[in-house]
Amino acid sequence: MTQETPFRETRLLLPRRLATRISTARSVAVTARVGSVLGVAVTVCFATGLISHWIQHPPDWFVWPAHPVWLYRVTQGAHVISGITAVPLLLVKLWSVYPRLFARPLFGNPLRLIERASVAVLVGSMIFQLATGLCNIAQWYPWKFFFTTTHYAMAYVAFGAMAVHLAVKLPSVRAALRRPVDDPESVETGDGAAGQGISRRSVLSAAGVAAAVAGLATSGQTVPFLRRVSVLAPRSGSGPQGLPVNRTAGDAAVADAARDPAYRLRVRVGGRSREFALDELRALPQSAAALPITCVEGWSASAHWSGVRLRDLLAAVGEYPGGSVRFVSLERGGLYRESVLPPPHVIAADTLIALRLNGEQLDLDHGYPCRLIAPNRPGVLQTKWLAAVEVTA
Ligand SMILES: Nc1nc2c(c(=O)[nH]1)N[C@H]1C(S)=C(S)[C@@H](COP(=O)(O)O)O[C@H]1N2
Ligand SMILES: [Mo]
Repeated sequence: MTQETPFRETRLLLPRRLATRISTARSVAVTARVGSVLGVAVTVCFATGLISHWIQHPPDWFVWPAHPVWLYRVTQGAHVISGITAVPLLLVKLWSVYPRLFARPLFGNPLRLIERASVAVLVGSMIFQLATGLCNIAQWYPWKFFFTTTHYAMAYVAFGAMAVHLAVKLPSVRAALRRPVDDPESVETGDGAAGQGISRRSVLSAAGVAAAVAGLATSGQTVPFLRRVSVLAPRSGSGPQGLPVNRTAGDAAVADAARDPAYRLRVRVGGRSREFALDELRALPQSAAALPITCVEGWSASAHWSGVRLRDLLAAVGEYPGGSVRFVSLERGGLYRESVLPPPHVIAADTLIALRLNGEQLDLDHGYPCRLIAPNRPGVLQTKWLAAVEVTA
């Protein structure tokens, strides 16, 4: 700590109001406030990230309901918005303490070494999480590792490091929050003179405005009326039939197989199986549902779907024995070629094998000849260009 500077001493001799005007911006008063809001954002981000991970890789004890249909849209929207909001907050918080990060001695005694190592893990893992998350939103992968597993594993490191940091700092955070922002006695985190000329209130307002702008600029990809301000939302734009496309039929190399007149959908229920031509699917009773596509990367859009209820399709083959249903696409490879639908969604009346979207035949890029659309589920599990549907139990 470097608070014993002549600057601070002179300031303490001044009347409080005057001292306030020249209070250094780099102080625990600022760090504690920005840090508290950052802590909330990171906690929301961590919790919603876990939910998304568990839906995609469900542990035995985890059950995700089929309703309300908008729930995943809210949790994943919150994940991306809280993550983006955390970026300016983290930058301001680092700005407010960074002279301390380089304070001498750099390492010192073992206790100081441990403290500094834990701060290094915290800062490093936070930057890593926010940076990889941002790149994923932009679908830009300038690295070799697989995004989801690494982002998931590092989330525990970042959140754990934050919890430890908060536990250690709690007494000084609470003390700082109890005093006014301008408190001239707030412990300085700068090098004494640095930060003069800018008030703590301006720093806090700037941090608040930056976080709000970042949040709003992202919300557009999931909150329809904010779409026009959504400069940070790369895929809020429209695609064919008024819905964005993540992977086109061309990218997935399925166009020929999808247009082939000999196309058949293979459906297996227990020991029985049956093949359906597109006309046969059209001849089955049709149902409709308004459901969103909610991409894990944060964009979401609602649409009107119609086609065959999954439970009706299964019933046309054999009696559903319970358990999960596997969906396989026409793709030869790729990570999203298959998905597994858990029982609550299998029996839901609004889980469809969609043939139509927003009043038209399904566009090739949206999964023609047919695709899965189920309520309250990540977009990545809404398999397009279906080749087979199998009850696995
Ligand atoms: N077979 C297959 N289905 C897929 C994908 C894919 O790559 N292959 N992408 C998924 C992803 S990541 C999303 S967000 C949704 C998007 O559906 P849309 O392109 O119709 O909007 O499709 C999903 N279905
Ligand atoms: Mo997606």
